[in-house]
Amino acid sequence: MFLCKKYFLLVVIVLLFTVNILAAINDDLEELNVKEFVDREVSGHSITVFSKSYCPYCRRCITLLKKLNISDLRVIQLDEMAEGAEIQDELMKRTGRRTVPSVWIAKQFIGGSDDVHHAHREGRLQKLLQEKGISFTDFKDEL
Ligand SMILES: N[C@@H](CCC(=O)N[C@@H](CS)C(=O)NCC(=O)O)C(=O)O
Repeated sequence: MFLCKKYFLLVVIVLLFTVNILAAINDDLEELNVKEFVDREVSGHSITVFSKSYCPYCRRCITLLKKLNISDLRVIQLDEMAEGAEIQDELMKRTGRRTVPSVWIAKQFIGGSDDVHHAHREGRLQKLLQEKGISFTDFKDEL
């Protein structure tokens, strides 16, 4: 009877240990997948916008980019994804910012909506697009 209790305890300890290790491996894999996802998205499109569907700044920024007629504009709605919060954490690590939109041009972090609008008004956005070989149709920003 005493031996049986000892074995039971041992099995429980081994099980707990295994569950902990599996959970840690799973966390690592999730983190790796999120990193790979962000890498793939920012390098696979001329412009990538990490957005949230209800965010007015995101809408304003996407409207500007659409008006510029950029062909390969990728918009990712983080609030509609299961891993949205983890992706936002990864963006925070890379850029120091938690807010959306998070705008990337040819793998380079540009900033949020205000940054994109300022850059457009000052002509810096158009210059960068030209430098990166991204075609666009310019217009005058009214605001
Ligand atoms: N000045 C920023 C403001 C962006 C902003 O405040 N975005 C809100 C959503 S509308 C945000 O990211 N809040 C934090 C969150 O959703 O986690 C910009 O122009 O992009």
